[in-house]
Amino acid sequence: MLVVLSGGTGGAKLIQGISEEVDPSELTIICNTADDFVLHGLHISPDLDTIMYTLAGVADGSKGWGIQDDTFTTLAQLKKLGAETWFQLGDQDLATHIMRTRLLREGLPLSKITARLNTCLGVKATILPMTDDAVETRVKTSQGEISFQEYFVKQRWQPEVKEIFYAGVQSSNPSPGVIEAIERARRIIICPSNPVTSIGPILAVPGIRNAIKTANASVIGVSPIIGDSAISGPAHKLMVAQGHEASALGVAQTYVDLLDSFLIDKADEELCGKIQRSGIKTSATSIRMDSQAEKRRLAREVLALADK
Ligand code: FO1
Repeated sequence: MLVVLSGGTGGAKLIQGISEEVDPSELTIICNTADDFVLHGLHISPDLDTIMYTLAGVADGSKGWGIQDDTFTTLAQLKKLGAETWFQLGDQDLATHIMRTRLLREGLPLSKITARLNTCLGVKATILPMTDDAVETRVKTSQGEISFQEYFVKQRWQPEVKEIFYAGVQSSNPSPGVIEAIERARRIIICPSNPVTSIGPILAVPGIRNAIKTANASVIGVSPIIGDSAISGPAHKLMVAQGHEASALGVAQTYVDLLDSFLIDKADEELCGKIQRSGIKTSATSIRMDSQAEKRRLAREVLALADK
């Protein structure tokens, strides 16, 4: 059994590679839901959807979110009607949010809805939201407190960040199957997702971090940072805001109690020794995944490390 912890875009690339290397019935993805928010009255789960569309083979790989070749007719009409349109919702993507919102209103938990949507789209792997409870990443900036999507999409991660916190996480519970999947896992992979806003919330759900720590599995991480910048997005800025160093070493330190092995970019090779001194076997390779072949090659390297 293979368990993968992931956020959206960066994680989806590795997961796409992994899905070509392993039997989907053996693959469980535990996905961040602290980016979820409500817009136009609809419950949007960006990371769950990015992973679902990726495994269904319909993801828009160039944008890193949404559905390939989707149209934006509804959004254009919403704009005419005076709605806020800073968050680009495609017509087909909207169907996912309408269905999820309807089922939530009918009382179904997010985990059941996720399973249903994935089955409808032909996804064979298991995608589990980290929790069925409401947890929300909040960003304290120099201009006040905002939601993660306002910071990330509306304000294009420009405001100075003072602090990040996960509202509601202390009273949340792992969704059904999360702890069981970790306990059964032979390999656990921490994707090159944002350590603060994607993996951080998953590990903050009470019980998850400890389950990984005590699991009888090899735990392998991949850095989302090369040099002092994230491959994409604001991970480096948010790491600094949370008191971590913006580097592969800083990422390794945030997972030091969990990792057996860590993959960093070959440009950071000189950090291998330092990270290794904290007890984590570290190797340098190319961690960029700009092509299908690179996604698959990195997936193979990660899986091989887990088998060592
Ligand atoms: N990211 C953007 O940068 N701009 C968008 O307009 C946008 C729309 C969007 C719609 C649906 C969806 O599932 C994701 C979307 N994202 C968009 C991506 C997203 O919000 C972030 O990449 C994640 O939350 C970070 O993991």
